[in-house]
Amino acid sequence: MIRFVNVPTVVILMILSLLASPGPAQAAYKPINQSINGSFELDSNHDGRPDFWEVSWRNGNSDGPYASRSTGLTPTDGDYVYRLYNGTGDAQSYQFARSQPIQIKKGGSYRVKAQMRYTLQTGGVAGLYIIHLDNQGNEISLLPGLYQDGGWNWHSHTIDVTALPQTTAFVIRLAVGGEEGAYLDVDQVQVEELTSMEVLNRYPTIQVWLNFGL
Ligand SMILES: [Ca+2]
Ligand SMILES: [Ca+2]
Repeated sequence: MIRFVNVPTVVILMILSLLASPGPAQAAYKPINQSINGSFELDSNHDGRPDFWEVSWRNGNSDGPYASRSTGLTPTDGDYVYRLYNGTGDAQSYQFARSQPIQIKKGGSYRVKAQMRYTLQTGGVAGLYIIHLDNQGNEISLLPGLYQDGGWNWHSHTIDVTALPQTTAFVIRLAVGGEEGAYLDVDQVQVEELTSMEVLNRYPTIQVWLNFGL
């Protein structure tokens, strides 16, 4: 049966139909609850290394490598960055630092973001790695983000990662090396959990059908 509708109703329907056009799926993320000191502002035991990120080491034979919570270095947030330096005398040396385990939900999907500053024009590499741990603490998978030629500017890097069936935690590992005297500054490391995939404007579509009984 054909029903007559007045002009304003038609106009409203047209507008709502435009609004209701199916859009692309959009991922919705929210920060995890666990505090990871990702801006490196906290150093409760005053050892020069940021809480939650105190494990660091160097592979190679260079002189003077370090990982240090440092101030006065134009951070992107707060007063501190985490600076890694691979030293001199051995271009193939790498300096590493890593987080404590970050607990994750079984099968969950996550987005890891970090602000990273580096130059690395002569073969050096900055690394942001997501390592999967099983419930025994074994490293079962590693997802690398590798960067170079950064012009000593801050860059926002993002890695999306989904837990394997055995994954119970992630560790975030930082690295710099591959050329002599390589620096990496890191700030604002954030971990967000994927909460839903939403199709844009689906809700207005439902509203149109409810409001007009079509
Ligand atoms: Ca900071
Ligand atoms: Ca500390």
